[in-house]
Amino acid sequence: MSLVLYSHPFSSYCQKAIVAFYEKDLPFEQRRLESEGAMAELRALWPFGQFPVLKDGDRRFAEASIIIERLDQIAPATPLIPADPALGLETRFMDRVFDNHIQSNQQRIIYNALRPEADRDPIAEAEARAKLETAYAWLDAVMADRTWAAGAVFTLADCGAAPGLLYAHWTHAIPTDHVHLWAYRRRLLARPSYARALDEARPYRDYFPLGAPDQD
Ligand SMILES: N[C@@H](CCC(=O)N[C@@H](CS)C(=O)NCC(=O)O)C(=O)O
Repeated sequence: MSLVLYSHPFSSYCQKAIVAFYEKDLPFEQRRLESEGAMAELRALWPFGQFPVLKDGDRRFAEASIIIERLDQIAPATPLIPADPALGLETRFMDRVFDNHIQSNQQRIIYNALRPEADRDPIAEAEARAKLETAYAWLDAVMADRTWAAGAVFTLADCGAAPGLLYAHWTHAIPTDHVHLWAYRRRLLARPSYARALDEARPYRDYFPLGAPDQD
């Protein structure tokens, strides 16, 4: 089987997919987007040019959550989407929370910072920061009695939460009194699959537009 992941180690959505490969101990080839020709290949597979994209034989899978669903089909012994209907639904719900309320707002702030100063939108940035604060407070309450995002087992939702909360805090600090969210973020960073992805991304920390803090 040939599994090629078009990705970059510093990208949060790529880390989300890479964590799933590591959780499953599933071999794959990383086609790193800084390599000659890789970006053109990616665009031929997925014209939006967003990453990660998985080339699975002659099939193409885009969107990190869908890539992870595909990995569950390939390696079902270590499911990241629980078969139990209620737990599976909670997993998908929490995955949406981390994509739509953490990663999307964090990305909005970063993309705004990447624009020339005259083109930046301070109102949109303030809105994204306020939404992150709402998400932090909500997650702090939810994580008070959970080890992982959906409960007791590590799932798809945690694959995205790990890079999501890493970069969200770098972008807009998580308040120190959100102790449950902080404890969860520490558990994620210590999870061997994510610790490995985090280490692989260390050489690229200069890429962080707001300046990567000297932590994590
Ligand atoms: N909805 C996509 C989002 C992927 C995404 O936003 N990837 C970023 C890198 S972390 C990207 O491609 N940025 C470049 C762009 O949007 O053109 C997913 O879940 O995989």
